[in-house]
Amino acid sequence: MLELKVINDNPAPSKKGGCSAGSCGSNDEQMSHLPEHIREKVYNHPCYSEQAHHYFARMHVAVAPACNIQCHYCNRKYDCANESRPGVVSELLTPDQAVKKVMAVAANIPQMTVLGIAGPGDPLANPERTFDTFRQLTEKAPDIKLCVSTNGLSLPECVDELVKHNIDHVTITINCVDPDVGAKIYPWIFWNNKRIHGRKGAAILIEQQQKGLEMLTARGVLVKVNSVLIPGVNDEHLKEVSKVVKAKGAFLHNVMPLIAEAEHGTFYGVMGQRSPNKAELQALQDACEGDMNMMRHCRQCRADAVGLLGEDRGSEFTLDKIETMEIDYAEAMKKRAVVHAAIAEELNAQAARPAQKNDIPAHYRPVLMAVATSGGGVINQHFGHAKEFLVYEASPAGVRFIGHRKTDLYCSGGDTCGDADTALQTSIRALEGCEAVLCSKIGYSPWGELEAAGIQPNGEHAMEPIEDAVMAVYKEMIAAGKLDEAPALYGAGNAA
Ligand code: CLF
Ligand code: SF4
Repeated sequence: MLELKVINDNPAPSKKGGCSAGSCGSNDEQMSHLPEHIREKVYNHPCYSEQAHHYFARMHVAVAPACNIQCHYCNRKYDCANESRPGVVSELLTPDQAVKKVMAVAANIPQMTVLGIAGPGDPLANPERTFDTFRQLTEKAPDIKLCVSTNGLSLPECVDELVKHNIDHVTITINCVDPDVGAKIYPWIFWNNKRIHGRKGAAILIEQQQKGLEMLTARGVLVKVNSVLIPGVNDEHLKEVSKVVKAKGAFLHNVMPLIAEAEHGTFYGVMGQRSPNKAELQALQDACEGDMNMMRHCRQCRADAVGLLGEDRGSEFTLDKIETMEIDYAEAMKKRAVVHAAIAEELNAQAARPAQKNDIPAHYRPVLMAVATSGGGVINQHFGHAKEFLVYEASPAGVRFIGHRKTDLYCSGGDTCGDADTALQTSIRALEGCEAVLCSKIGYSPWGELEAAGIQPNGEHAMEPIEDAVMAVYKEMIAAGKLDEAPALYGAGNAA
């Protein structure tokens, strides 16, 4: 395969270029310490590598309607909250329809490297539909990585089948390792044809999850653990979860915020269980980071999402549209290989760049900056076109990725940036705690309002690599004396 040839000729990036002497803090820095065969598994998986998510896309097919447990944060009418934000799946697909859709997307979005099955129920509670889809894709689209996300209840009995289909990325949602905590999250499980309630059900689920995790890691499958952070229920406990799953060989831990709204009709939503704020999420991710690699770029995507993380191009690939598409997959694979090779070359070039020397005195405080990007690892988006911003922390230790902030799109195009004041205010609220926003362009009106809110707009670094630009702006702030005053309390200030 061309992409592997390129990677083998020029080993996968060992360190992201442009970062200062300190750690980038992203999992790409951690990736540099991985064995070559693992790096090759993750370098083009947008969820398993923070760097990859700037370049490579994933898609989900919604072939798995049933579930074998009940989570208090889930309503069956909505996508599985393991891997999605609430929102109904537009189209439930048969395996044949799903395969057709995957091939259509792969032909039209060549940077799509991963097909995941993540709902809307539990993929392994629908084994025939799930494995029929995987079996067909292994034959018809061998250049696509296969990925699955499960609650873990049926995992041990499915491990052989997963390995048989070369599925080497599995996500297990593990919210607890203590049945008393579990009883507050799972009202029941369906096990051996019976509904088992409370602590007893939670204990069986935990045992199955842990057993499945051990079996997969023993077979060399990369396992990511997702955990839903539920304040007052499992927040403190997740540190223990992180330790336990790391000890059992999990590759990555993704702590996601609970989404609980009364209108979703979930138990937590109706009961008024609150979601964590940004500061609580970041604090817990930082606390767990000592134990293992943390994922911070998850978008809690839909069970039928298509595109780069953070974008959804599903509406371009509805069943009626796919019916009209003529797909020559052999031809598409050639084009895909060329695109993948170009991205690999770009990543290798980045890795080959010498690290910048960082001579910033250690007493300067860290600063959060927001970045508008549409992918490619560079600053390339107009402020008014951004539906989300990536947030980076710059400090004397270097630049590290912190997370993303969703915002309402307020610019309908053209040069009339800033017409919709309310939406602009929403964007500004989303950027709370950030001291600068870097974008390719910005209109006069939002510029003034951002400045008034204490966020310095910056359009000087268009098309530059994100981390280089963030470090350059940090140095400019130091040179301008802006960091000589007392530290900005961005952590506390982020409380929603
Ligand atoms: Fe899908 Fe999940 Fe595979 Fe990724 S998503 S099955 S591992 S291909 Fe990714 Fe989406 Fe977060 Fe999931 S951003 S919700 S972690
Ligand atoms: Fe819902 Fe997923 Fe939990 Fe099943 S595992 S109840 S589909 S969130």
